[in-house]
Amino acid sequence: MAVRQLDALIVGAGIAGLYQLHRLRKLGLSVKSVDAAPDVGGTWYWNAYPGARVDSPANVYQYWFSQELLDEWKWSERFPAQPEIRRYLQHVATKFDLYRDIELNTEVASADWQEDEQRWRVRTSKGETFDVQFLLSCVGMLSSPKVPSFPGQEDFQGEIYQTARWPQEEIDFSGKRVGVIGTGATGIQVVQTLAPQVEELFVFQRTPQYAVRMNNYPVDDAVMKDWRAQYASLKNQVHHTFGGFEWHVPEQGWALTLTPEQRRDVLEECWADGSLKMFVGTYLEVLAVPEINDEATEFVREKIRAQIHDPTVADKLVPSDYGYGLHRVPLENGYFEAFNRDNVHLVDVKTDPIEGFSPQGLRVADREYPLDVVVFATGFDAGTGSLSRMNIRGRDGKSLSELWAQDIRSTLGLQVHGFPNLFTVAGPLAPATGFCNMTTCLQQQVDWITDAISYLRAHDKHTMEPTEEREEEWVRHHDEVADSTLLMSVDSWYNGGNIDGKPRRLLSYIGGVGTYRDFCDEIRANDFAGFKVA
Ligand code: NA7
Repeated sequence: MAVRQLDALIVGAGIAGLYQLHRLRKLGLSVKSVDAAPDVGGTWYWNAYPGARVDSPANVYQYWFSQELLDEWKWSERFPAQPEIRRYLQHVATKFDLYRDIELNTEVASADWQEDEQRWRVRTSKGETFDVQFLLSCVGMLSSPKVPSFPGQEDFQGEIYQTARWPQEEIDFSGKRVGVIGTGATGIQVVQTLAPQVEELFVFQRTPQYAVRMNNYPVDDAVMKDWRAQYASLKNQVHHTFGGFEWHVPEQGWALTLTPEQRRDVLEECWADGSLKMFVGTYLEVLAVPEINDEATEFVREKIRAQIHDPTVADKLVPSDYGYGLHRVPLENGYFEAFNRDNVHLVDVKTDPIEGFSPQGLRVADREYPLDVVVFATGFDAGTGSLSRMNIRGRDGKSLSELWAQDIRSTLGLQVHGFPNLFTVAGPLAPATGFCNMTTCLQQQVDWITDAISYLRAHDKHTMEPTEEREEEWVRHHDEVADSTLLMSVDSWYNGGNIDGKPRRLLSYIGGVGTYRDFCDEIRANDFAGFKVA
């Protein structure tokens, strides 16, 4: 097959990839995208599991480059479900004529930096070779599923489904005995959705979660009118807040000036909002000062306990050995109440881990749980997983996956020293999913990268790469901010603690979306200082 010459290749056709394609095409670059899926949508293509739903409100979980797009679109709920977001992304791809430059069912098999040509040579799963100046990864932060393999799994006679690779066709669960492994945000959505549909539901819980009640509601014409009217001001606002949402978090230290009763009022107000305001919209000390975290923890424990009828079940569902907010806070809509149903059973696999499958079901301790279906909601190799799988080799054959197997580093999550002209949207050490309304951060990074490429072209330059010193400076700053919080004290996907052998580092920057954006803007305003432009 002939080698295809392009200015840029984008990997991924989800929220970031679609926008990156739109921007680079407008810049006049010859550009293509590839995506492993049979359609656009990224996360919103793959995670077609029952109950999948966004947990950012739709008025902020959207594109910010076209008021017309929102004027023509109609959301049906404050927190829309997966099929609706997928349709939104299909609509974007059609409206902006993006499909013609996207090659679906295509994965990157390897990418090698050619020092002589100063270009990337990218091979795909289809056997194609691209020769490109810029390689842009838009593969998402939570896209490489963590799929455990249990003894006896291959002999199980029922069906096994993985939430992040869910079949596109409807599955009928009625009359079935279903087991769900995993109780993070995904497992919670599956459980609350399947509980009324199935014969029996067994929830295999290792770590309980501080899930917050979601306040979802239908969006009517009046709400849509408001959202359209807010668009311009919200667009500006979300880029300057702590979490990329519309709410501003008070100055550091403010919570310490309040009485416990006043802090509780803040928590009540945020709880009532029924959104991630309860997570990244209260006050910063919740994630940093042990006593303040204890208060919030007790507050949420009470809220959860009040929803569960059986106190012994509540004892297991209410987290007791780590603080609120130290795992990503899920939003729930009937999760805890599902355990009040006679057909829903909690199986604690913390003390007695799952031993494996039998042909009929799952074995835990001395007991067998007969099952027709097992759902894996077991999470992701976050931040680095998908990029590491692409076999990227930079200068001197340096492997990105080998580097990150030792030490996960980057410069503002946008580039990695040793990998010129590789740009990573939602790369590790940027705010991204962990602490950001994802669409805010993705678009901000795409805009910065597009400006960087535009700068190179305007100055007749060809390559950009962070210096070793700038990278070290960013990693140090990132770690300092991370270490000033409690987030490294508990294992989770936030810090690589959910993957055996993965080096520990907070994968998302927690200095705030607005602060991060200021860093990026300053670099751009100073001719990409800290980046070697040649
Ligand atoms: P998470 O939050 O990483 O949750 C994965 C869950 O799967 C979690 O409860 C794990 O328990 C559990 N798990 C993983 N492996 C096992 C085994 N072997 N046995 C039992 N239980 C297991 O992933 P999600 O997909 O729910 O959410 C990821 C993000 O997507 C979410 O935070 C939002 O940002 C959107 P553990 O905690 O490891 O004890």
